[in-house]
Amino acid sequence: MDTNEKLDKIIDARMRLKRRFEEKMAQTPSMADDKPRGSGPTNRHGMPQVPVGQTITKKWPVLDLGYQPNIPLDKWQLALDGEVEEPMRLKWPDLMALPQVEDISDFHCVTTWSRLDVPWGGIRFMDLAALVRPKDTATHIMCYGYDGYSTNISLEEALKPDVLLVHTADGEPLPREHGGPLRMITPQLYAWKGAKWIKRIEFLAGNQLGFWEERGYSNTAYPWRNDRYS
Ligand SMILES: Nc1nc2c(c(=O)[nH]1)N[C@H]1C(S)=C(S)[C@@H](COP(=O)(O)O)O[C@H]1N2
Ligand SMILES: [Mo]
Repeated sequence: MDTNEKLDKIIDARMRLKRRFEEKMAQTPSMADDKPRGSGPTNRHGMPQVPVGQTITKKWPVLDLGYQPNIPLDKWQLALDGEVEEPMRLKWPDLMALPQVEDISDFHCVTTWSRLDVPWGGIRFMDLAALVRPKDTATHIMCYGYDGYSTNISLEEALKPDVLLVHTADGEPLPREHGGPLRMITPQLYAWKGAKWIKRIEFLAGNQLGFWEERGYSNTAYPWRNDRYS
């Protein structure tokens, strides 16, 4: 396949994803709730900036399973597999060759702290998805960390333009304790949905529960609904 053909496939995959999930995405609570709970001015999606039960922190607390893996960039890999047309394994230079984006978004932890206006640098999940081309059967993803962590997200949430795989935070390489070299962020869901030290994204035909979701955390994790536990 030549480069143009590859590019055409990616563009086509992106359009199909958009068509398939646009409506569902617009109807997700973090975009469409008519009674979102929280306080402060509205964020860019019309939700109160500080979700119900959250307190703003300037510091960035660290939460993990008691182990912070150390992955040198030359050993680092990200697998994309499951319900996709073209499973892939990206090395660090492959990742860097993808479109790089910057965004500023909020980080809401289920343990009731929020960090507002964090400047991020990374790659859109949407762009990775278009690269591997999810089958029509794909509805969710499971993200796995190098530490054994896992978390599930529906595709209508994961495909939002602010869902990034970030290697940069606050203008610096993402610190190891926060999931460097690469982690996911999900600004419209509680932060446990963003796997640190991400190593695999599995596309699923149906929902499955991740590490915390199996242990009583909410499957859906909507901050403006106080949707913490199931
Ligand atoms: N791989 C991995 N990712 C993870 C976790 C983890 O333990 N391992 N904890 C989650 C939880 S509960 C939260 S609140 C955020 C915390 O991110 P931070 O430590 O950068 O604040 O990461 C999430 N992602
Ligand atoms: Mo958390």
